[in-house]
Amino acid sequence: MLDKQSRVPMYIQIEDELKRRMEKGEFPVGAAIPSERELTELFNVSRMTVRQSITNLVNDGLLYREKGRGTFVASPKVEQPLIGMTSFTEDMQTRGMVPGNKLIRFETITPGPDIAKELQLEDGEKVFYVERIRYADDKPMALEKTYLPVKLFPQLSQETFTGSLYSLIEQEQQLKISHASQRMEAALVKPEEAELLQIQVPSAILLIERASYLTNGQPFEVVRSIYRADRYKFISEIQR
Ligand code: 16G
Repeated sequence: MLDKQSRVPMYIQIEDELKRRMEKGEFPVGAAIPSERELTELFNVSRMTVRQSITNLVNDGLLYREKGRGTFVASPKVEQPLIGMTSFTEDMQTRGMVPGNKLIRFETITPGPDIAKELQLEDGEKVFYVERIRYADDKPMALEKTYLPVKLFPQLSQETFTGSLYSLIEQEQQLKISHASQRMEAALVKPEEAELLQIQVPSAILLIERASYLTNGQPFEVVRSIYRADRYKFISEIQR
């Protein structure tokens, strides 16, 4: 199964072999993989080598460890194309997943200068500040902190903001969403966010900031999203 003469290090060969078994369905999503001791015997290598392969697969998001229980096969990451301006609800629905929402904050605030500038607000104009945990099939995927100008959505309230923001804007308010600009960077999760996203500290996250505009050029939202790096992969097609 493994080639001891190969120049490919043993831990990489083991990683590849475990990946093959996951792909073949021998180790399905959610199933436990054999223990370190069993793998040591199976591959006839040291425990250190097995541990290195497993750690790499955990870091790549293919496996996850649960204290005292073992190591399990993770669900494949959501592949999010970086084209087209879609909503979270649409993104999950096109993948056949059920989108979920938990509103954890809804406040009317005077925004700081950065948000006010991005939303092109005059001095003293207020925004709704909304924090939502976004779920796919009941699993937390992202935490979104959204700033919306009150003047654009005067009738918005904690009670009316239950489903998709974009369908509320387009269908109920009949406004036309046009485009957005986005920035993405890597970071480490903060403890309070880790709890909401049900991940450990430290964990990697992807921070995305989106400023979105209506067809008349009016900015209507600034959103700071925290995506679980173990659940997301962003992909883009590029041309030369
Ligand atoms: C996405 C958008 C966010 C938007 C939300 C609306 C990114 C990075 N962000 O999460 O800007 O507010 O969708 O989703 O894609 P909803 O219509 O399901 O509420």
